[in-house]
Amino acid sequence: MLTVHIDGKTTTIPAGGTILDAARKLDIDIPTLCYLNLEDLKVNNKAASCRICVVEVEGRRNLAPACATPATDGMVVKSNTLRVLNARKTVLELLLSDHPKDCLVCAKSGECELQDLAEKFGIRESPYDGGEMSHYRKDVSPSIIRDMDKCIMCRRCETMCNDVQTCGVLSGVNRGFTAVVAPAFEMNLADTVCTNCGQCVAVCPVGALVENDNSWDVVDALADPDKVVIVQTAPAVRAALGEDLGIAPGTSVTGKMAAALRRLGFDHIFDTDFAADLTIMEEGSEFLDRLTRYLNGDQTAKLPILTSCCPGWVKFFEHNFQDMLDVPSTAKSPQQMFGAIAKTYYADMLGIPRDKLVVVSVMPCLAKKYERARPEFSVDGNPDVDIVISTRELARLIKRMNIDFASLPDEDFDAPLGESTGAAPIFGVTGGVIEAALRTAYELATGETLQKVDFEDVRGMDGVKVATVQVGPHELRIGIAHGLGNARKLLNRVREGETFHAIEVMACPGGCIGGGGQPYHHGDIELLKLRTKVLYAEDAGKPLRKSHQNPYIIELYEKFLGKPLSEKSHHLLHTHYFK
Ligand code: HC0
Ligand code: SF4
Repeated sequence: MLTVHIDGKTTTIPAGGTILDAARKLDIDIPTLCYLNLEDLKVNNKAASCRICVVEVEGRRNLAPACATPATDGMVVKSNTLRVLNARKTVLELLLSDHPKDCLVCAKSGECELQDLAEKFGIRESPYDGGEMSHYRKDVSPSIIRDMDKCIMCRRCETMCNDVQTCGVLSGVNRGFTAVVAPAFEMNLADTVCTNCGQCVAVCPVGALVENDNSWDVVDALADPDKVVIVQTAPAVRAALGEDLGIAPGTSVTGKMAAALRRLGFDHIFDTDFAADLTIMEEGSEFLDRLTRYLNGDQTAKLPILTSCCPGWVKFFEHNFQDMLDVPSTAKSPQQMFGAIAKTYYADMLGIPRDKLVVVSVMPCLAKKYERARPEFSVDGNPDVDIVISTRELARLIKRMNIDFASLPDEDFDAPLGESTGAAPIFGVTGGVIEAALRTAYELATGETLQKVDFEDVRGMDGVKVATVQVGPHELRIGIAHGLGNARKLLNRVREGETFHAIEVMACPGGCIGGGGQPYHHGDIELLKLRTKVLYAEDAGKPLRKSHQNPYIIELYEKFLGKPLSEKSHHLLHTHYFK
């Protein structure tokens, strides 16, 4: 252990730690911009490029960046001398000299780390103004807007895209004032292998990378008297929405969210969780069918089955594992199953044509905006899901419409597409989809009641998890990965011949709770853990915890679909993949 003294306080940290680690242990606030270190998720941005965290170290002539300077035993550090404060102020002024000052209309306004620091340091004008300003075209994809005039070259997005997601889309190009982070040949994101996972957006400290905001499209739809507007909310939204609306992190806001959506004027308040239960019926049945055929020696039965509900993951395997496109489940994601059922079964119930119904999704994810726009998810040009907004956009909408969220009562979703079992909310956490599938697959395969529904072995934040689960006579080997770099590792193990029967992948670290559309986590891993707890608690509190027990799913099959994997189910609920 090393003993470190900062501003007259003393602490000890393990060898290898930095001055910043020691300061954080002492609750001494050293500002950072490029720093990003999520240890549990193996995320570490080593750029040390912004220099806002400089400190004085006794015995050294130059100021040292706290984030990148290893602590030594007995080190004496000063974090708040005049010299330090002046250096930080100069760093900020230089950053602002090449940064647009359009905070009023910036998508990041109010949540921008640069704006916060400018305020904290009382920067009222930038003495270096008048220098060269870069002018870069805006790049707009269905999910993400890149406004590179605002890039401060912190490289956090690069670390997420290259090291964590292994997508390799973003890297620094050009020099001096024209230096930006961009795809190769400065292509538009939509023309690259970008998965739309939004992890670059999740960590951008400024407004250089933001979501493509569709919240005004929702306002327009709600104001249209000729439309019936319904909404579905993804599992992970309820675990984080409150964070942007003055509610303590780790609080479930499911009931308040349903109430707020009703106050916003949606005609029916439904839940993606319903469709998560439906996904388990289809994907679980597909798995059992493949497993049975495989065990009977059918060479065409492909195992492991791969989950296919995460659109970032789907685009990732379409680009990177083209030799394995017949391996993923053909089941559509819950978002798209919901849209397909809403625009057929539910539109029929209402007695209206599909183009009179507007389906809005609230998602923790930016890739869902891209997914809804995929051509195969439309009928005669009318999409199954019309508008997708992120958790952040819903929070903005609630504030814009003057709804006092904290004082709302808890309300329920509407029937029939709003009912779900405990198997559904855990879809939002890494390991949750496979746990939900195991609960149903076990009972369908054995005809016996599963007594212990919690599959603890598939839970937790390890990047790659491998578990062995007994389902009747079968010992199943299950793989789970979250973060696309971990998915790549797991799939390479499959390519090399390692046996797995089923694999779950979620593109974002932690699963959807860490999605690119969630309230910004600002590098706080504890926040992701709190969100995880919310979803497991919601599961444990439900009277029914297996998807096949959902009475409205049973009714849907009886009245409309027939049975899982029926012709109608295949037509509406399954898809295919593209090279
Ligand atoms: Fe997810 Fe989903 S669980 S991808 O992470 O499967 O976004 O929350 O909505 O569709 O249900 C995201 C979250 C969903 C879908 C569900 C799945
Ligand atoms: Fe990379 Fe994901 Fe950002 Fe695309 S959305 S550039 S894949 S981090």
